[in-house]
Amino acid sequence: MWRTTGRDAFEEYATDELRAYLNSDGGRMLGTLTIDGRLYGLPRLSNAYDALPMMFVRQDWLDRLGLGMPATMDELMEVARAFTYSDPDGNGANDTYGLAIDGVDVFTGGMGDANAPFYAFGAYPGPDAMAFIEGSDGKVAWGGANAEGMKKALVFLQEMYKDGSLAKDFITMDSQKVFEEAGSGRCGIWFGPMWGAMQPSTDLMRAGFMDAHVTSGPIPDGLGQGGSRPFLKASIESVFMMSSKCENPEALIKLMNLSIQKMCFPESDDEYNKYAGIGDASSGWKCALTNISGMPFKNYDVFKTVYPAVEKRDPSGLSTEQASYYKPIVQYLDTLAAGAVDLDDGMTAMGIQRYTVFADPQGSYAALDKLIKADQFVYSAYSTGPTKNMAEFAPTLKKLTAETIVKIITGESADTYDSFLENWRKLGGTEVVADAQAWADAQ
Ligand SMILES: [Ca+2]
Repeated sequence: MWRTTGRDAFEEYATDELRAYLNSDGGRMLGTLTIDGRLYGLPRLSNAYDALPMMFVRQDWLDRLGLGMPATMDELMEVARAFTYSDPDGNGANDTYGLAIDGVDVFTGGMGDANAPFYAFGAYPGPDAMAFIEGSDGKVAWGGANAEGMKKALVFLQEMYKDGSLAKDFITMDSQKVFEEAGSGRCGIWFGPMWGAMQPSTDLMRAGFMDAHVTSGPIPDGLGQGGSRPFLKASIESVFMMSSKCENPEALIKLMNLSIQKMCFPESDDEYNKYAGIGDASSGWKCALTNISGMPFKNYDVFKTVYPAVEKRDPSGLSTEQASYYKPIVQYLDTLAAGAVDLDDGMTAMGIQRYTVFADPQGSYAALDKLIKADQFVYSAYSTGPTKNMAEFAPTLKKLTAETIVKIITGESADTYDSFLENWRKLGGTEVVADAQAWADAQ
């Protein structure tokens, strides 16, 4: 594409900063857009770690009942039962339960994502129920085609639903409702991305539970393998491409150069604030057409710098942006130690939320960091945009998958999953897997 005009616009115009951005994931996504040595597009990168489902648990409930953080699915079941039947909030009323999941959109990749219990048993429907993984035969497979793993998870959830430790009305709970259940003190366990404890933590305090403490851990292990392996999607948000007929393909490269310089490598804090729209410095500039909001792995970098800074109470060496995370967290912790947390103070409320991600030793990035260091993931076997078949069939296949899952959890035999799989293949599943295989073969 870039060479049809007789020159390579990327090679000629890309700055070192743009190249650093594109290689921040080790060049993984750039590699997927290079075919036969030719670059066919530029990725806007995301951080797949930020979207990975984690487990969130009411630590104060565990402590009151003398229980530990569940590491296996058997332990999760035990804790969920105790949260339902042993009055974990100590108010003498039967008003709590264990697990909340999103039974409306089901495979959302967001708050209440129902993928986690399946990942625990080695099955991977995935975000939007459209994850492709490498099957045991080395071929590309849909992650939900592992019937044995899917059925194990379904039987597990069936049992939890039957005894009430999975929310009785999860069928009508969407993502927003899961937030409400978590933040009102009714539910004790939920799954979601690394930000899954942020809003519930402030909501719980506003509801009067000042001692509430939401901690995070990896998805428990259902297979006795010493740890679960969550599905890691591709770190790609979108791809910028230009028509081969475009007379000035370098315009796109120049736009990206500019966005990257302002948002990822600003010359001063003022410049960053101006283009990021922070405080009075906002220029109204919206990251130009390429909508780059910063280095994709920024949150992991914030954790790696802010966590030790908070631990040592030493902000020296932090950038202005990192310090903007440090300050509210320390303000929260100082007011907490003084028994004077002021929820009406915006800085403190921000500190409570950011603490759950970046500075709690039992927080989400501390748990993610262990997974990242152990490389404990199942990687996507398909790392580019959807094909025409995928765009056409995915909504139907997702709906069918979600309906089947919900029916089985609420009582239908798990063996009906086999006939569902046949339908799934007939309704476009065969085509989408073939497309994913064709892409993998071309790599
Ligand atoms: Ca109670």
